Amino acid sequence: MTASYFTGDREYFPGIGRIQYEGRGSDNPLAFKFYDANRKVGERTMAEHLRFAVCYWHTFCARGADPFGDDTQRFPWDDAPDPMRAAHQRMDAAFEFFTKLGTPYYCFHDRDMAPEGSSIAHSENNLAAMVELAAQRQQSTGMKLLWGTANLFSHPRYMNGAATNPDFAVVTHAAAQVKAALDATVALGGENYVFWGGREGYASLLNTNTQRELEHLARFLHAARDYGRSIGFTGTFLIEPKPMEPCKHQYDFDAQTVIGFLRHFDLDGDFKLNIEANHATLAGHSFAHELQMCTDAGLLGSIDANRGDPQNGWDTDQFATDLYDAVHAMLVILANGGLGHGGLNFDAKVRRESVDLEDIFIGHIGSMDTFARALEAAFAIVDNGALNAYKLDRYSSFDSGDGAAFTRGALDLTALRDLAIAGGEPAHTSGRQEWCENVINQFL
Ligand code: XUL
Ligand code: CO
Repeated sequence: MTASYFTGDREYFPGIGRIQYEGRGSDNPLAFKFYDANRKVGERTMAEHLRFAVCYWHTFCARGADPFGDDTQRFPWDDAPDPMRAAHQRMDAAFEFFTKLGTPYYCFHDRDMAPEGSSIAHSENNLAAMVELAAQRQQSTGMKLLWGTANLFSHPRYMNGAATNPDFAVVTHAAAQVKAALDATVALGGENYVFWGGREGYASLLNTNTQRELEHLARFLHAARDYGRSIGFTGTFLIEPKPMEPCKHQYDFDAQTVIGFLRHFDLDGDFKLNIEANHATLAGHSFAHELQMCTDAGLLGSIDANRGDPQNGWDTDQFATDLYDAVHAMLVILANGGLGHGGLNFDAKVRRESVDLEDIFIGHIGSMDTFARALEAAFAIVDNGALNAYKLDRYSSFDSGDGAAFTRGALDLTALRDLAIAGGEPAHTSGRQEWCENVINQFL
C-alpha cells in the first residue's frame, strides 16, 4: 500500500493496488485488458474520450437487499458507531477505490454522502461537513466531481412525489434538499447537476392532476436553475429520463418527452439530458436511440452507461459488457463530437450474490474494457468512412434541385404533387441494413 492511493487512516481494499493495463493476453482479473488511459485514439486519449465516473450509491451504499431478501454485502466501512462516522469511513473507502481504479470522476446523491438529520438544518450541516472532507480528498487525489444530485425518492415524505407532490409542504422540503445539494455541487466543482425524477409521476389518473404537476415541475426547475446560477454554478443541469420504476408512470419518460418538456417550458438553454442505458430499454428504445435523439437536439449532456437484462422488465443496473451495444453508443457519441462536459457514469452494481470486495473492482474493470474496445471499433468505423458515406448518399436527393427547394420550404403541396407526376414511379432503392450491420462486425 503506497501513501498516494491511501487518503484515510485505514485501508478498505487490502491486497488490491492500482489497477494496471496489462493487455488482452493477461489473465489477471484485476487488470485492464483494453482500457489504457493514456493511449491515443485519434486526437484524444482513452481517458479523455471516455471520462469515466464511479457512482457513490451503488458502489458504497447498496448492500444487495431486494424485495425478498436482506442485505448480502458486508462492507468494512459500515462498522461505525454512528451515521456520521460511517459516512466518514465510506468516504475514505470511496476515495481509496477511485484512486486504485484510476477513474477521473465520481457522482453522488446528498444522502449517499451524508445521513439525513433530525431537521433541515441538521441535514444541511451533515452534508456541509462531508463536503468539506470530500473537497480535501479531491485535492489530495485529483479526483473530480462529474455531477451531484439530491435523493428525492427514498424518504417516505416523497411517496406522492417531490416537485410534483400534490402537497406544497413536500415541495418545499424537496427545494431545501436541492438547494443544499447545489451548494455541495458548487463547493466540489461539479461539472453538472442531475435531476432524476423517480417519484415524479403517478399511479392513478383518478387522484392526479397531471397538468398541474407538470407545471409545478417546470416551476421547481426554474427556481433550481436560478439559484444554481446565483451561487456561481456554470455547469449543465441534466434531466435523466426513465419511463417507470418506482412510479407506474414517470413524467420524464424518455429522451423525446424530456426534450419536448424542456423546450415547452423554456429550460433548454440550461438543461440537457443524462441518458441511462437501462432506462432506454425500459422505455422500449435502444441505448443508441436515446443518445441519437439527444444528439439531434444538441442536448446530450452525460451518460449512465449500464445495461439491463433482456429478459427482465426492471432496472437491473448491471455493468455494461455488451460490446455491440457499446459500439452503437460510441458511434453516436463520436458523431456528437464527444461527451463535452459529460462522462460515462457506471450507475451499476454487482449482483447481490457477488459478495467479495474485489467483485466491485472486477465489475468496473469489465465496463471500462467494454467501452475502450467500443471506442476503438467505433473510431475505426468512422475513420473507414463507408457507413457515413452511404448514409449521406441515401439523402442526396435533398441536396440539390427540387429536393433542396423542398427543405427550404420553397415548394407547396400542389407543386410536390406536380413533381410526382413529372417524375413517375420512384426507383426501388435498397436500405442495405444487412450490409451496414456487416460493416460493424468487420471492426469488432
Ligand atoms: C435510478 C437512477 C438514479 C439516477 C440518479 O434509476 O438511475 O440512480 O442516476 O438519481
Ligand atoms: Co442513473
